[in-house]
Order: sequence, then structure tokens, then C-alpha cells
Amino acid sequence: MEEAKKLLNEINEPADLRELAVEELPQVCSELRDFIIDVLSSNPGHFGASLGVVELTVALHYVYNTPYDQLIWDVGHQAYGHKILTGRRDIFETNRKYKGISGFPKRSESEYDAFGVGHSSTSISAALGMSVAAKLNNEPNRKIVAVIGDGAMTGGLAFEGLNNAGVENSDLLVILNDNNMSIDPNVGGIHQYLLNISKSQTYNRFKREVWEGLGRLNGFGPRARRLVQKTEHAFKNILLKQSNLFEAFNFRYFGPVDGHDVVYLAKVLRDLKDIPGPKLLHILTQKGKGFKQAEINQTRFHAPGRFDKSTGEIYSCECEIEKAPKFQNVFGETIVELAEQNDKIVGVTPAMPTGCSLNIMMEKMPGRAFDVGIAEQHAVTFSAGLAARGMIPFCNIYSTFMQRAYDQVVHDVAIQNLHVVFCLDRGGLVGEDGATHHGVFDLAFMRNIPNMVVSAPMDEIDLRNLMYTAQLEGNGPFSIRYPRGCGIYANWKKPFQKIEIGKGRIIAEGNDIAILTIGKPGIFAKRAVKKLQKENISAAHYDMRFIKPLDEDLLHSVFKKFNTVITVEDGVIKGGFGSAVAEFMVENGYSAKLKFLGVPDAFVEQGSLDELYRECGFDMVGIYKSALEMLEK
Ligand SMILES: Cc1ncc(C[n+]2csc(CCOP(=O)(O)OP(=O)(O)O)c2C)c(N)n1
Repeated sequence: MEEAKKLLNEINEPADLRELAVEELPQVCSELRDFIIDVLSSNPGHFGASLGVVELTVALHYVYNTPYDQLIWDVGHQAYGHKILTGRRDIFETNRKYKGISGFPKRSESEYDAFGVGHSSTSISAALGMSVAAKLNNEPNRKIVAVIGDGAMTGGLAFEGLNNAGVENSDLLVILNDNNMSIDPNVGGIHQYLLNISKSQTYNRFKREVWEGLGRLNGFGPRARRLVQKTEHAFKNILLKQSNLFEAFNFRYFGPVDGHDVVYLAKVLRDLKDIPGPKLLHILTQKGKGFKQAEINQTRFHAPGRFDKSTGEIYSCECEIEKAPKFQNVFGETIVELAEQNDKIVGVTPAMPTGCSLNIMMEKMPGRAFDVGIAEQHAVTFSAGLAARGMIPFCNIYSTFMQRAYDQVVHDVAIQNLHVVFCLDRGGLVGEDGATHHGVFDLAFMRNIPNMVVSAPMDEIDLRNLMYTAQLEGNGPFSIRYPRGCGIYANWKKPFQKIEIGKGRIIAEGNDIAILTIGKPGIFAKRAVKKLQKENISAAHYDMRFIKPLDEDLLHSVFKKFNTVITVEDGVIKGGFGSAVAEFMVENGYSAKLKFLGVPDAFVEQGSLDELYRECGFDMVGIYKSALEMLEK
């Protein structure tokens, strides 16, 4: 039998796709899916989400005139198919790698990436902005489409966009990609609402019939419009309250339709293209579609790392093999231990229970740990409410996503001096997710908030002890930030020890130069000190543990003894730990040669952690070289 022609290899841009007959689209989808599976098995990334939107991606680029028409992906972790169809097939193997292409849509990378993303729930607002701009620029034929998942739809920002889009009456299509999953199973009222719609058999049958009826008409003349109106009227009667959610925002609601039937999807999109005003198309898809293990274990295959593409077996990372725990697991297990001793402790996560390991507590203590959806602002104010009534919430938010909830930290927690423990996971550079995900601002933006304690453990034993200390009676807002990845000790479950708040510790005594570190870079400094010893340089190393309050006694002793000092942090230098030390030095009339190592005043792109630490110059070698330079050796 003649081997099927490889269609994908001929598609260098969407215009090539548009040359194909609609019957050829299923084959394009199948080839695209195989391509994604093949590359992702050896070069890890977000997997399940992209597999789930293969048909949608092909249908969108087939029907819409991209890049003139603007396609906005929410979060953007599902846009691999989009990248492959829009001129990046040959470089897709560099996805998420150092100097390679980004794992998310990025305006500077391609004209097809209409809007840069990484954080969720932005697509409707951005699309509305573009739609209004199209109107103001007198571009009536430019179409704007936002694709948003049911998880991202739980974010408040999405509703702010919907709310505004209705009154602007803009020509905008929002596609709700409903796979019934966030990273973990989706939660909350919207989720239940979408399930109800999707399961309503009368409704689904009715919708299908209406679309088929529309399909028999040629284009959308006045007759078709009348039919749409009649249909809407009928929907309202049949569904009672069900479809009112989106219609209440003045959107026309269409669907749900099967998001894996590419031919049908293309037809639906073509029909919708000519209906003016704000529209929402609800499609049903399966996360991980086409790769059995990913369909079965959707959370694990959200971003599985390397895996065997024939068996679906996921390979462990190196540090796990060495048995050092991930910081997230130290958090997950420690909060359970603490909550067993202190019945005021509760856990809160905005949609990252597996990512931050709060799922351990959710399983063991179901009434005391809460996944609140992709809703960082709400997570913080919800925690404030809990604390106002005497609970001690551990609110775990990835550092990068905490940027969303700054006002809530200031206004709802800190001003009222409430005892909320913020655990900021993925603090510092995070590697392959790149600029949108590095957690490099938190030390700087937390340290200027009155009442806030700001701490960063150097290792996982310190993380445990800081968590223990933070929950003790009498504390106010307390933030603990820790990095992505594994710690260093296989044997980390030691008895709890209280840490004195605002006190650092001496790691190494020395005479020639002082190295002050906060958090994980302390590990690099430890190694640098050993290397400097070999050059007969005696370097002192202090792990400050707290950037607020600063250990002033320790700093007085440092500036009295040393006139050459290096600060090292895994965060932005401007306004961060080094700045705090410099402020102390100036305020107290000391003068020393100071060097700040950390993240420069520029957005750091993606790469492995080692590559990025090296680029920023605060890995072991960077610290070592800086010490030599400062001592002019
Ligand atoms: C503000 C913010 N919080 C959390 C995340 C982490 N995150 C990435 S994808 C995702 C789930 C998104 O679910 P959905 O929109 O349904 O897309 P799916 O992965 O199911 O296709 C989450 C929580 C994020 N990107 N942005």
C-alpha cells in the first residue's frame, strides 16, 4: 500500500494548510499529534494540553486568515500545534531550551503569536483590546479569537474581560476549550455549571440539529440570522438558567460541540465567523487526546518530563534518583505534620495542589485544605478571612503567580497584621518556562510591606523549621520562599527547631571577604568558599535566612570586619536582598566594596537552571570569580 503522503511536512505556514481539502484535515491532525508526541517524549514540556487542542488548532488556522486575524491563546501552554503550523516545525526541537523557542506564544518570536502569555485568564481582556483597536483603526475585516480553557475560566480576570466585552459589543469570538481539567481536576461553581451544560442531552441534541440546519443554508444571509435569533430564543426557553451565564454578559453562546471532530469544527467556525458581536463557542475536548497514558493520567501528563513514547513510562529526574526530596514535597509533608499538632492550620492553593504538594493534605485532611481555582487574589483574601477568625492559613502560591495578588497581600493581610503564612514555591529562576514564570520579584516586592516577615531557606531542613516557626502564636504575615526542584538531604525529616526571626547563621568563618547569601544560592556560595580556600583565600559565608527583618547584629559585625562584601540572591538585584544590605551599610555609616550578584534588570529567558544561573553570574563559578576580581587576584 502506498504510504500516506506526509501533509505536515508541506505546511510551512497556515496558508499552505488552507490549500488542502477539508477532508484532508483529519490526516493533518494525526500527523501533528504524532509530531508533538515524538518531540515531547525527549524534549519535555507541556504535553496534555497541546494534544487536546490539535483539532481546534488546525481548524482555526484553516478557517481564519492568520496572522492578519489575531489568535490569542490563554496561558499558551497548549500552543505547540500552533507553533508547529506557523513556521516553527523545524526548530520545534529547541522548544523551551536555552536560546531556543519559547514554550509560550511570544510576540517577538512570531507574527502569528498575537499576544504574549504564560499566566492564565488574560486572553479575553487582550482580545477585547485588539477588537476595540481594530474598530478604531477601521479594520472591519480583522477577526479576533481568544481560546481559553475551563481552568483559566475560573480566574477573575476572565470575567472582568467578559463583563467589559459585552458592553463594548465588540466583534470577538471566545472559544471555551472545556476538557474538564485544570492541571488537577477543575473545581468550583463554573466547573459544575459547564458540566451541567455538557451533560444535558436534550440540549446537546438540540444544538447539533441547529448547526446542521444552519449548514444547509448558504452563508449567513438574513434568513440565517433570523434562525440564529429564533434558536437563541428557543435555547433560553429550553435551558432556563443554564446558558444565561454567558448570555448575561451579552455574549451569544454556541455549543457545546465535539472539539475533536476537525471537519465539523471547521464548519462551525466558518459559520460563526460572519456573526457579528461577542460570541462564545463552547467545545468539549479531552486533555492528552491520542496518547493513552496521558488520557488516563491527565495531571501527571500535564508536564510529564521525559517519557517513553511507546510505553508511556515517565523517567525520574536525577535528584529524585539520589533521593533528595523536592522542596514542594517537604512543604506538602511538613504542613500535614504541623496541622496534626495545631488544629488552627489550614492549607490554601490556587489551582496548584499537585504542583505544590498540598494534595497530600487535601487527601489526609479534606476539610482543612482548599484548592480555590486559578484565583490568586481570592486565595489571599480567603486566607485573610480565615486568619481574621483565628485560623492559621498556609497560603501556597508560586512566586510568579503571587504577582497577581499584591494588593490583597498589602490591603487584606498586612495592614490588618493577620497571621497568614505565605509559602512562595518556585521562588527564583525556574528554568525552561522562561521569563513569564521566573519567580524573581518576590523578595523585592515583599520586603517593602510593613509587618511582613520575609524569609528564604537555604535547604529543605531550614524550610521545615521556618514553617514550624511561622505557625507559632504571635506572628503576623510571614512569607517563606523556596526554589523549584530538589534539596540536598536524603534524611530531611528531623525534629522541628524554632528559628529566631531575623537571625542569620554563619556557614563559614573567614578573613578576606564576606559572602552574604539568601536562600538557595547559599549552596553555590558554600562550594565557592571551598574553591577559594584552594587559592588561599579565606572567605566568610553567612546565610541570612531573613531579608526582613535583617539580622542587624550580624551585619554590624560583618561591616566592622570586612571591607569587601558580596551579596548573592536568586531574585532581582534592584530592590532585593543586596539593596537591603546596601541600605543598611549606608544608614549605619559603613563603607565597603560591595558587589551584588543576582538577577539583572532584564527579563531572563528560558534554559536549564544551570545555564541561567551561569548567565546571571551567581552560580558557584560566578561567585568565585567575583571574589577573585574584588580581591584583584
Ligand atoms: C495566574 C496563573 N496561575 C496558575 C497558572 C498555572 N497553570 C498553568 S496551566 C493551568 C491549568 C489551566 O487549565 P485550563 O485553562 O483548563 O487549560 P488545560 O491545561 O486544561 O488545557 C494552571 C493552573 C498559570 N499559568 N497562571
